[in-house]
Amino acid sequence: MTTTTLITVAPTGAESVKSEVPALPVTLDELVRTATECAALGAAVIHVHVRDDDAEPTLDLGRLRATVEALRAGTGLIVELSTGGAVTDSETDRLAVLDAVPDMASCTMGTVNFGDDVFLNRWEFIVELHTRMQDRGVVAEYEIFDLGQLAALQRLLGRYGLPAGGHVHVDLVMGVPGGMPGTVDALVACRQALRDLPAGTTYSATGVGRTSVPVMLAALSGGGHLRVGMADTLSYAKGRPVESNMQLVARAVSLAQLAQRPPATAAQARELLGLAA
Ligand code: KMH
Repeated sequence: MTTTTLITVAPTGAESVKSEVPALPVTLDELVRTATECAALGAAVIHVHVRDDDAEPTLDLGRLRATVEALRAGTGLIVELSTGGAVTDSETDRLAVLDAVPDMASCTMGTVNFGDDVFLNRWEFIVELHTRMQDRGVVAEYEIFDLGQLAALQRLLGRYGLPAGGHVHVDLVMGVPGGMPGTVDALVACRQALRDLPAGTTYSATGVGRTSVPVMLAALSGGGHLRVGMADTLSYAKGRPVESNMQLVARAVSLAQLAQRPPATAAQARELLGLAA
């Protein structure tokens, strides 16, 4: 029985433009302040994309290292770096993200159309990312944009073994134009497919854009965990732009409490994800 809810905040992403979304945290100070406030509300994990001095997405290793260090020093959050980056990032740069030695990193399980772009994740690249994470003790979060990517994950684990820490955790990223829709039916289909993965596999769900609330409700009633944040959602309700990441985390926390699955503490989250204390 799932008694708590793991809440991940994804505060920035690589897609939104700061000049259009002023509340987006893009500097290190903004990010640490956001992280601290989201942790106080009940978030346990932060999924991080960093920006450069022009607020453009970057995988600059110096910035990634400084970000991991600052988040560790300033918060008790589990720090997960995105290896997805932006659709324009090279495989070499995406692999090098692991050199910043985060607690966790994302590993997307296949190629997907991504709006007008393509988010490319070749099999050989996925294998390289997975095995490097195993070697370095970086815990994986497998990002799933479409149902078939769960079959790819089953194949990956069968051939190359469990991730660092031994626990399998996936994040269903739903509602990306080109990927699976953010619907109850799609979530249930994924939940069925999760049964083919190792016993104890857990999942979070993220509903992009207007699918945010239905996906949260479906995930909570289906034993899943939640990822929220301005990386995925910029509209709080029809005609009401999101004011801050804290507003989205607060809503996730109140829904989790309503579902009688309060937010996991940092210690509970570490245990759930197979991270060393
Ligand atoms: N920005 C997307 C192209 C991840 O963080 O690993 C990829 C993404 C997934 O956001």
